Amino acid sequence: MPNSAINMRFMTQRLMIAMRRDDETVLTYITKSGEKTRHITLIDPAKQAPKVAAERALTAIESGSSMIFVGGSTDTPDEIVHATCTAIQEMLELRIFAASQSPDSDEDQWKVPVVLFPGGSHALSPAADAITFMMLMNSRERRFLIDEQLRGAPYIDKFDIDPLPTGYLVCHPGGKVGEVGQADLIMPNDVDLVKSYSLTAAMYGFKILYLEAGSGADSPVHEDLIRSAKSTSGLTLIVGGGIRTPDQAKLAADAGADWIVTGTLTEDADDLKDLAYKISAINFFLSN
Ligand code: 1GP
Repeated sequence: MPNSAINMRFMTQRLMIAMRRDDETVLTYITKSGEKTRHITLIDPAKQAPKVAAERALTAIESGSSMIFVGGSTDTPDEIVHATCTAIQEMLELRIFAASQSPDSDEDQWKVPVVLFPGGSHALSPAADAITFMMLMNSRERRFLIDEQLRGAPYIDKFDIDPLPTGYLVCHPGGKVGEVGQADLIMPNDVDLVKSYSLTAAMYGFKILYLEAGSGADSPVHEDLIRSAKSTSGLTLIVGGGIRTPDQAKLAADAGADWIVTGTLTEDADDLKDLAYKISAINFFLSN
């Protein structure tokens, strides 16, 4: 379906979603300080049917995730991304309504942003609340520095989804995103380089810096790199790639990550019960 058709069809739905969080923008929600390290569950729309994605997202939120990212694979068409965002938003609306009818339930628990984490300008949906509008800062390719952004910006503007100004840095081992994005990988001892990148990101006015080790990485972003990036003020730090265990999440949090992302953990879970167990364990460690 062309973007314009998606736009028309879901205009009403978009208004409903926007009213859900009228007191706070997604950017404010993400960047507010004084919070403990929070957890993001990344759902790759290419990896399961939209209904299953929505069930996984709800389980993740119930287990302590504070945000859902939708994205990952580089070649997922708009339609799949949109169907996934829509399914998640519809289930969240149902949960909010159900919670509002019960004195014992907290409807705010379900007011969690659904944010696009795109592999390029193609994977967009007006059913999302926001998008990480990223520059892959250590790419050698003009395409990932500015061209994809030029293509996507008019649609983001038309869809009226919040762009989240984000510097994206791919660190060793980098995985597929490092290869496709033609990144000069940041090595574990490149602390000065990360400091320069983080200063540059702040000077460009980016509000978020995302340190990525690559989905499925056998080792997460090194703590020294997180510590170095954290020493630059004015940036909210997201760290993802290769985080599987509570200990790994805790190491990243202690080094200064404001947000931890896990994706493969969700895909590898045996079922929703196993997923709840794994995400709860991570969130327990992040809270203590
Ligand atoms: C998102 O790439 C991460 O930044 C997700 O990585 O799939 O290894 O959790 P995992």
